[in-house]
Amino acid sequence: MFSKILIANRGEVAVRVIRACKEMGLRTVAVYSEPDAQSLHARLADEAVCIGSSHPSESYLNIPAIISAAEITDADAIHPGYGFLAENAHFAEICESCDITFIGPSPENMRLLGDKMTARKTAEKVGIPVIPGSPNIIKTKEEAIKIAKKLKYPVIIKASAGGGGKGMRVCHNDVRLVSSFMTAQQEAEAAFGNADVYLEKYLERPRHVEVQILADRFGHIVHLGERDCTIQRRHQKLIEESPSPAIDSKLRKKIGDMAVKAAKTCNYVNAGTVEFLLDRYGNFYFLEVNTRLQVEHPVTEMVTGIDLVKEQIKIASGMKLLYKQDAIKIKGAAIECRINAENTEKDFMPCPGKIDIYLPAGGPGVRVDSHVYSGCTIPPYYDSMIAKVISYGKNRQEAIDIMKRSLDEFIIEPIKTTIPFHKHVMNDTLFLRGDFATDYVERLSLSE
Ligand code: MV4
Repeated sequence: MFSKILIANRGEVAVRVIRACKEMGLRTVAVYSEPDAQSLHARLADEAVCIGSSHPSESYLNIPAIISAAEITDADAIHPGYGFLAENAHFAEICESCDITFIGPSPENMRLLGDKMTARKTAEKVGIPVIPGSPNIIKTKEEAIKIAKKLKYPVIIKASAGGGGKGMRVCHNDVRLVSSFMTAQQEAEAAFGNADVYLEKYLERPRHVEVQILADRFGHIVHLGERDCTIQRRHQKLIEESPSPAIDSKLRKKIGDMAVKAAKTCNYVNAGTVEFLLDRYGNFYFLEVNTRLQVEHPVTEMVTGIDLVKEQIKIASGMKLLYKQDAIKIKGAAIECRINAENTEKDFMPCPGKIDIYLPAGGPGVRVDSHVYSGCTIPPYYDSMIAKVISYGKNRQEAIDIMKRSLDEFIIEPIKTTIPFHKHVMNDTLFLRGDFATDYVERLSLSE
């Protein structure tokens, strides 16, 4: 086992990882940017090293500065959290070449799965259902039109280096396809340094369901059930839950087995998430694999009783997974609401600033993952998520009741947050019925 871990991240996830390390008796090193000098992750870690200025490229994406911080503090492993360098195969390689363990999948895993077209082909080859689409990268607009004709409109253009909804475009006819095809290529080149795009039939009003997997270095792989992440806005998830109200134990086994098969095919190691779209008939389709710990991982931890961060660390240190698939049981229900510093009345506009009062909810069935405290300042340079409230109950209804009570208890002043939005959803008939698709938030705003 390691003795000291550097956390190459900030905010809520850095705090989450430090907490796991402390419980495991491991020493921790925080890295922070200049505006984060007073942040909770820097305070909670045993040591803290300033790695640069506010701009992410100067600090949390600054590989030489992070490696130097690990060397001077003698850290033997780096946990990347999510975002920033978490899915950067090059960074993982540099860590290994400096004899520092990267806590996550192998660089090969990240390269293969970071290329969404290759990931899709790999899944298809082993019999995992994928959405009908182009067999390869599309080079010309003529080719795009030909394939769209076969698939029938609507179709969706996806950037192969994208993922998470970045660089996607829905098209309903040839004219739109041609113009979107060019701009999608340009955007993909600008955003990812890779212009490759491909086409898929566009599935309307699906649910977004993802399966958590854990894989050790000995090829032992298990799944930990699914999370329903359907409730999102512009590809930012807002509410996640486990189990999914749309999945019964039979479908759970099927989708779980598919996720494990996908991971096995890639020789996957560490924690990962296999994303699927689910249509209203219970058909599911492989989308992509996320090679990191996800923001919404706590709902899985609540219903399985397994600490995913501790498992990530154990796997990276070469330990065997102690769980067999049969031993993993989904018990109760968990819901996570993301509290963002955003004004929900002004199109979810970010509202950073000083927080004078922060009084989180507590009590039975409530977990709050956050780096916020009274008197702290939310800098404008990073994402606007400031806390996650996770409720856990014996069933979905109890988890909702606990979430409602928690949202009422929470006090964050004076900045605007997404709490009013969550309170509204927790009382919405369709949400209560579990009857929603990816257009849920749009429809909510329209009906007001
Ligand atoms: C799709 C899709 C419908 N049809 N692909 C979004 C995240 C990324 N991993 C893949 N995503 C989607 N891919 C096909 N063929 C719908 C989504 C999608 C979505 C699309 C538009 C607006 C919101 C969405 C929310 C979740 C998933």
